[in-house]
Amino acid sequence: MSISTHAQAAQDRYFMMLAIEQAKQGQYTARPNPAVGCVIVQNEHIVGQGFHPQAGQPHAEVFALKDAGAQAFGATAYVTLEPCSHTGRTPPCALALINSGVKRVVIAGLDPNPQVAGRGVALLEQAGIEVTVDILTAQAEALNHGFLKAMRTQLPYVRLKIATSLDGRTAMATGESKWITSPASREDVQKLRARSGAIITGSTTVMTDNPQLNVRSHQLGVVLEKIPNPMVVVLDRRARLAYDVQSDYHLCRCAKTLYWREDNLHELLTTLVNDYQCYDVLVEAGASVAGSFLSQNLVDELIVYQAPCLLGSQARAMVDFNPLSLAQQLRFDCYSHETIGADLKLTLLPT
Ligand code: AOF
Ligand code: ZN
Repeated sequence: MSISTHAQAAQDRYFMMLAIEQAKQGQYTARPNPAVGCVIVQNEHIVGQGFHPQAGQPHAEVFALKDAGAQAFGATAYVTLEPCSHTGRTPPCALALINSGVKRVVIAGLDPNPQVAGRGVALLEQAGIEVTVDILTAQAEALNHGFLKAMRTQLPYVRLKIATSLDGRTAMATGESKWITSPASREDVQKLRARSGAIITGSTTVMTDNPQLNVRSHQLGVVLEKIPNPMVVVLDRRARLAYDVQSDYHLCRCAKTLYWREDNLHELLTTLVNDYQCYDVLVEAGASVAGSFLSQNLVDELIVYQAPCLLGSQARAMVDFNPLSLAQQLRFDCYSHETIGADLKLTLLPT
């Protein structure tokens, strides 16, 4: 592995950025596989590009090499994830790159999948190809938080989404909550759902809001049918949604629904990774479920859509969580803030 020289580094970052743009095209459809993009560059010109569209389909490198044809010979390939070295649903990309005659491969970051984990780089180097890693690593990894975390820890990446008023309320005392945030925010939530392998909710939310919890936006830049439906997990410790009442609710019929009757959330999360290959999980539930995830430190990212309205002190608080002193508060770093329609969207990372 070599490190880029200063002059080459700027060029490497530029083409890696384009490879990341390619990868984004698979971000809603590739799961449980990671979203990966590849760009092939010959004499500073792009001669091929591709991305991984769906598990079972060829990987990004294969599409890009096909696009480049004979022009791949002597070229540099930019890939957002270490090329695979194993035969899974498809043959190893490292071999496809070697056979194409590329002379250099630039990789954003290594693939933590134990079947790969450095072996892709080793194969390329053994074949005499110059390999550079760690270009725009954080940007490339941001596309695959779930896959990367699951491969490293056997736990999924958990996003907790909460829609609130300015005074942090999520519903009136009666439970009335439709709608606090704007249509634009609700449309934005579709992007969170579309990148999730599973959506976790609570039986109370199902019974009071009767949500569908499916992906139904036509504004995601991909044909809706190509987005796999996230599995729906209903936390139902008291078996309130026993079999005979399940059909009373709207929960998407086309998605697999799991009724979780235990109360061990950590065990649920490892089950989602190991048994269902759900690596990105979205929690859309009420204050009590939100409080459980937060107080057990199971949240990787808190996303708050805050509408510019006040619902008053009788309205429901956003999280059931009662620290006894200021020292027990939960704190976050603000990763990003933006306005969506009339609302403010905050993406927060636990400190
Ligand atoms: C790459 N390029 O575009 C992707 C990679 O079952 P398979 O054959 O599709 O292999 C899936 C694994 O391959 C996945 O878990 C990850 O380690 C890697 N994904 N690798 O070289 C790609 N999507
Ligand atoms: Zn591959």
